[in-house]
Amino acid sequence: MEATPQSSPPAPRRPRSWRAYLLVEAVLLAVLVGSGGLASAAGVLTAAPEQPEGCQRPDRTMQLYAMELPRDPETGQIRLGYGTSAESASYPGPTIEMVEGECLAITLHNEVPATTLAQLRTDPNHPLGVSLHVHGVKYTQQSDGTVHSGSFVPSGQSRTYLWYAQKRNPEAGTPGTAGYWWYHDHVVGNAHGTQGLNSGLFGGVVVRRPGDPRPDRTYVSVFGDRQTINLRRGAAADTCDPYNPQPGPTCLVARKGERVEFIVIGIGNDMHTWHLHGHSWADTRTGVLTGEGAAVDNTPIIDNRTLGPGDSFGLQVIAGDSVGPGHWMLHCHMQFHSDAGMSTMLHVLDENGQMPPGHGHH
Ligand SMILES: [Cu+2]
Repeated sequence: MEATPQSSPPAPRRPRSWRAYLLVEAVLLAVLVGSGGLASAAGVLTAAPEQPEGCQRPDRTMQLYAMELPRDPETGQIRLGYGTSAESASYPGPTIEMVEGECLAITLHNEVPATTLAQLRTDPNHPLGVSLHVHGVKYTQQSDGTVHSGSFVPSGQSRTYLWYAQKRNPEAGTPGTAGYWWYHDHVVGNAHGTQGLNSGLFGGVVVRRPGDPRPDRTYVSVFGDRQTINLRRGAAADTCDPYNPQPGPTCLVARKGERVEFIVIGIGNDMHTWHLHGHSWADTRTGVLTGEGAAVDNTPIIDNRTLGPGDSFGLQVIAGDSVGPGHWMLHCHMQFHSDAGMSTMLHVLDENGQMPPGHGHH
């Protein structure tokens, strides 16, 4: 064991910044004489977030833009969105897919004007910014996306967040991070990002294990207050052109036989249930049921699942399997919610991409 001078307590372990990785490595060749050398060299150079353990350097990088979008046509509320480019920002934002073991660096560019953020602020002393906070995967304080940790982005600036999809390790007792999660702002308006959520700064995350079934399409279904699906309800929740449906946040469409994945997220203050007509799924991590015997018999098959604020789950179904094409309702089964417009459709086309005659318009 190394001797430590009494006058200076051992420095806390400080992982290296990945951005400074190459520079630090060069410096280390010259200065690394003991375990303390690593900490002091990194301490000077750290500018990007510290890494979660197991995440030495990013396997992949991506850019994310926070943008102001046109106001809600029904309510006039401010709308914000994330996008992989400034032009593609939407609510929900892009689905971010990871595989267990992967380390992802996401650089968030806040292009929302400070004047807009000021309108959403409920406390005049609250800082103006946007952040990225994620559920399920691992991150350090510097990637928490909160005000108290200073991990948010003022207007016109950028910041890199590091997410680590920790692997399952039965020996160490770590359950892994595979699952259906979500990301969202945590600073717009107040310390909980309530106005960021209300304005559209959220999106889905899926962490897969190697070998998981891959979907043909993924849709994100965010159930929120005012009986909204992705902040919309009624006709605004389903804007499919019946003759040329284009998949998107307000048009859920698939061909018969396609594997369709849903990422379901609860925001706001209300409880909901997520119900899809004509399709059912296994109540497992993926919604898919494999294997034999008791594990199969003991797994419920469901077509309706309870969703509370902050919850997320996912599932995969084969579109139209044994039930055929048609306009399949997708709605909250709390009756006063569906009656108020918390309802949309999964439009299942035939194998040729057509809605067969006789199915009418919804
Ligand atoms: Cu509901």
